[in-house]
Amino acid sequence: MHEPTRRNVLKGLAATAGAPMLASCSPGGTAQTEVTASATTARFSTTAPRATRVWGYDGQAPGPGFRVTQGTRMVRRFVNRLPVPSTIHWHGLRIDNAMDGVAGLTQPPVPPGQSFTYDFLLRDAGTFWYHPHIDTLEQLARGLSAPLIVLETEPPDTDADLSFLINHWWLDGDGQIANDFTRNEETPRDPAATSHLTVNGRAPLVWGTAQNERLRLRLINGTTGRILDTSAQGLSGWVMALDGMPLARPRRFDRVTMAPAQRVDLLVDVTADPGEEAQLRTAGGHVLAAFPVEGVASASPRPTPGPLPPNRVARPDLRNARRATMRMTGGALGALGRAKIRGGATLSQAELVARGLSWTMDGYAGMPDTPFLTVGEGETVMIDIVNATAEPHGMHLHGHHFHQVGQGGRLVPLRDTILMDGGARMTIAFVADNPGDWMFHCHMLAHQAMGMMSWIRVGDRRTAMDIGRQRSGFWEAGDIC
Ligand SMILES: [Cu+2]
Repeated sequence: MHEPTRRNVLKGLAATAGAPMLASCSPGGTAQTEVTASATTARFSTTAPRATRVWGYDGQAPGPGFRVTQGTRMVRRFVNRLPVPSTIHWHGLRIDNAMDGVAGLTQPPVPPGQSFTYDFLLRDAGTFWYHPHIDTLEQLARGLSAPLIVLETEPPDTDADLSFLINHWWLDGDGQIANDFTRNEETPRDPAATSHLTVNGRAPLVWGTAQNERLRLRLINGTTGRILDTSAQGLSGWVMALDGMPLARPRRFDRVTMAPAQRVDLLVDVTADPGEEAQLRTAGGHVLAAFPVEGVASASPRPTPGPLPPNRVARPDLRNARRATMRMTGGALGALGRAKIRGGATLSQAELVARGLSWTMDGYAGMPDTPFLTVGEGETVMIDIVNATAEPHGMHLHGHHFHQVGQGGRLVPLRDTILMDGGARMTIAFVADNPGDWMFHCHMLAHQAMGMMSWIRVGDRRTAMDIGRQRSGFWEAGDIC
């Protein structure tokens, strides 16, 4: 089954868990690299008759990603060798709006054979990832995602720092991607298609370890629509950060629930005995990662870790907040109702469904012509989110991290994506201090493709995206114009 030696796993992990550190990277320095998207192949299942044709970054699906130190300026030339236009969205990074990678909103799509240079400062340390932001459901399901790890200038003491990018694949009998992208649905039409969860493209990922070693595990839910409930055996530790933002008070790790696109940083000590295997597994019993234990690293575990150094994020002033309500509808028949589409027409439920639109945000199905909210730069914003649907959604705001506002105005730790149950209401708050046009959408990508997307405008400056929008008229799948 597994090959429980560190040598073997290291070979396979070289580009993922231990992605090469860029030599030129240091705070205040500039790292200049390229990333190429192209068709390639991958093996996600030992039982598939042949390799799967995928789209990957730098020849791999998921891509190897990169690690870089906080404070570095990244200049990353994206070369598109795919047969379709693409972009890169750097998920969770608070960067300049023109670098956010949303086709039609912050930049024109990059055509096949052309390139676009992303240039941004990595101001926050943490666990992030990147993926296209055009036909996102299809492009991500075909393999385009990769980890983006920003290291603290003084990282915590660990024996290994591993990023675990979790993806889900539907494969047909020939081992090929089985999704029916014309329907924008999560499940394929082929009833014989099989479901595969991988970590860094492997199932399971194997990492040889020793008792009392301390591991930093950076979990990234890179699936297109799965909520992952993850727990461990033979590992004991703490949740250190959510969506790249350190917790002021780390909490004991028992199990973590991740919406699509969410990340969790764990620090765990290996408690399993030599000869045993520690595991990270889903609530369904699926083993995501196996940690065969050989020997003992030290007689006792390390002391309880202190919190990771915080990223600098402005604290919202709730007394002077600008308030808005965002209502989501759709899903089951009857819950959708009438909605506007781009261009301003109002359609009946049947007309919307006929166009492949079945979810709305703020009365719109698909990307609205105008922002759902325009706020001044530096204003505190409170959004009351009403999930008037029966299904859960993972709502992602670009360019900012936000707090959920708890009872009595308590600020829940920062996130960039939040999981809402069906029928739930919640309030989020943040300081809108990053000017530009920022998407706010569901990261269950079938929902997004079928209409669940919107955007806010911070500040009043006219940016490159206005030009891009008028020139290209190009939007995400699900937009009918
Ligand atoms: Cu959703």
